[in-house]
Amino acid sequence: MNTKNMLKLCVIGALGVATLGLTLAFTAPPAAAHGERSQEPFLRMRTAQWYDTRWNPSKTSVNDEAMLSGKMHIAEDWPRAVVRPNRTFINVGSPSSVFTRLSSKVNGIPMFTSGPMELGGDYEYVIRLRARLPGHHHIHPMLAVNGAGPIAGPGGWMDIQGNYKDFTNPVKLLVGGTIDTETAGLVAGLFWHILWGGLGFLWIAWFMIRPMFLIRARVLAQEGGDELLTDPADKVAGFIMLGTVFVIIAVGFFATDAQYPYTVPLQAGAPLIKPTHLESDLTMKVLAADYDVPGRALRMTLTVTNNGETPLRIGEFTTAGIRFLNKVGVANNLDPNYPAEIMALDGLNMEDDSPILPGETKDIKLDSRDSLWEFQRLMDMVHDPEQRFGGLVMSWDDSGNRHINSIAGAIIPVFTRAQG
Ligand SMILES: [Cu+2]
Repeated sequence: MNTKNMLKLCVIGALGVATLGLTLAFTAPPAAAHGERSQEPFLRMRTAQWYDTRWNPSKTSVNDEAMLSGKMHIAEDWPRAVVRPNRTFINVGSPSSVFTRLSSKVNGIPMFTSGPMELGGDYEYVIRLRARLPGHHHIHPMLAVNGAGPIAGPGGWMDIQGNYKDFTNPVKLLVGGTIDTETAGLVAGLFWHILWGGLGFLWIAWFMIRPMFLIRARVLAQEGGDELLTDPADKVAGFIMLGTVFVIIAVGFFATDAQYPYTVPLQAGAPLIKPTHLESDLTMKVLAADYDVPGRALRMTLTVTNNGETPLRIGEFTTAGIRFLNKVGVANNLDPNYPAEIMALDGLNMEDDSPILPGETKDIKLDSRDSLWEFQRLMDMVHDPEQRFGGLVMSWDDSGNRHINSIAGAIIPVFTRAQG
């Protein structure tokens, strides 16, 4: 390498380091969320439809218990592109293990292993958490679907105060006594990693110096065999290593077996959880729907029939954990702790907001209009190869009973104002 090239390399290197330094110093705000908005709209609107999500309490100290709970409806209109929920797991989406999970129940049944969920089914989950790492964290319920990946529910902020050093996670053992899972087995884990890692490095080092890999590869390619490369010392080293490994495995096995005579394997059975079903006196059909790009609104025409005995009013449309409400929804279903940034309190409009009377069938024009469509990047659905939407419509009678319908339909994008 000549001096000129050397100089060039130095300049490029210096610029690179300076850029990285500046970026870290000035433009690295703490991550406020973790990419939930970049999940495709069809994945967020037409798979698990989350509602009644609660982060309770939202402020805790290290070692305190908290609860993440809510309900989800598994959409009937599950997208073709997503693997069906034959093997699912209810989880928590969080920036690293800021909480430990103590238990999770779905429809009252412990769900510590994966199991199937039914399309069209409704599931109520309760996840008990224990605060671990202090900070201001964005926490989502999450449904992991085998083959499809994690599907994040709505995110809410949870604050943990205190000091990580005080964190303990005591667990009662079936054979008596308690352990702290935060530290249990740590020494043994480190010991085995160092031991096997060290032996592996020794093995590689032995052959690295007699001679190096590239030379060996060339000899092998040229000679077609390894007779030239091995000498008697290599064979001795090989047998010593084999013996050592077998002895370590045997000693390790018998020592561990003597120390822990009672063990149970990791559990792998699938819980078969019976779903409940949405209850509603209304039947709803999507007659037509379009997404107004400049107006940032999903405009639906629904044919609605009231099969019940009380007049009902529509109050909320919920999709992808984002809630569009009108006055009826605010009066009946406003949870003051629900994150304000994923709620549009005046986001639902109807041309005719008179109640749907018992026995009546009518077409209702329902608009959910808010900048949230764009901000939450749900309007990306106009770029999907399958332009469909889904969501939950909630209605109430005068005494506050809620009726929920899951709707789905095709949308037509409207790109310009003139057309709309
Ligand atoms: Cu988040």
